[in-house]
Amino acid sequence: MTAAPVAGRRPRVMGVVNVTPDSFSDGGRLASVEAALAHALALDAAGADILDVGGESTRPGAEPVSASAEIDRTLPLITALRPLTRRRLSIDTCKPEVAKAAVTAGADIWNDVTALAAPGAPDLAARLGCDVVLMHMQGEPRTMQAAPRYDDVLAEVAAFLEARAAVALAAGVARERIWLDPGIGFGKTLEHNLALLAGLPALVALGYPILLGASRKRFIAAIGPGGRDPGDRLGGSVAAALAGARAGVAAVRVHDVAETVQALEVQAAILAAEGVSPAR
Ligand code: HH2
Repeated sequence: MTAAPVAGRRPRVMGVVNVTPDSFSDGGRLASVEAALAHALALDAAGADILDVGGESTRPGAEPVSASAEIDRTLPLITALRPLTRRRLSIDTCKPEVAKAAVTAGADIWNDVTALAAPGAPDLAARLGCDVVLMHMQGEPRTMQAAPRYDDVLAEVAAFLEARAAVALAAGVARERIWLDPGIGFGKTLEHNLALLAGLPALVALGYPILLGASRKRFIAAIGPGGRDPGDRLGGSVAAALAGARAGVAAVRVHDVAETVQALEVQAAILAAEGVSPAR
């Protein structure tokens, strides 16, 4: 998918459906397939273009889960959801077994916060023929926020993403199937996150669609005021999504779909009325 920014157009919205007991903002809420399905359909009705199903939390300090546990959490939802929506479905996993099961059950996108680092992942992505999201992370979720360090965060993230795209291409993933994501909050301080948000135009210039996931993340509370509880970070989440749209990102990954869609539509309409492309 490519999304050249055009005046009056807005990024796609990817709605988060976490079927995890421990996600940082909504863990444990969608413990049953019924609850998860109802939530996914509500996000669909609220205007989500993509529904991103995740069965393992990547929050700082989260404990890993086995592939079979992750499949048990996500597959019943994807199987139930597939015939009920025309939206694109995405599986948020770093495990090839989970991605394979999800895509076989009808998922369209493999969203991998490790950028296909698992052995055999790039080859599998090519074989599955699905879209892939390659995200940057420094370290691993359990420890990534301990002491993130970069000399030039924007340049290093851009170089990493280009290198992972090259690996995917070499394995046979089609160019138009590759998305890149700077990984806001994944081994990054507030300053790193802000440098990446300010530098989004440079990432867009890499020529791949960019996915931005800033929704409810901790950096919002670090800027303040308020937002100690992830559910109280709506204003900051929307501000980040709007900044992403102005920079020309292809999609934003969010928890609050209706509010984000409304904000993006209003910003796009204002920019169109001004005769300004959202990319500028
Ligand atoms: N952020 C989270 C999870 N997956 N995938 C991409 N591509 N980009 C992101 O920024 C991203 C992601 C973390 O958010 P959430 O899913 O709400 O929490 P948890 O990982 O605790 O389930």
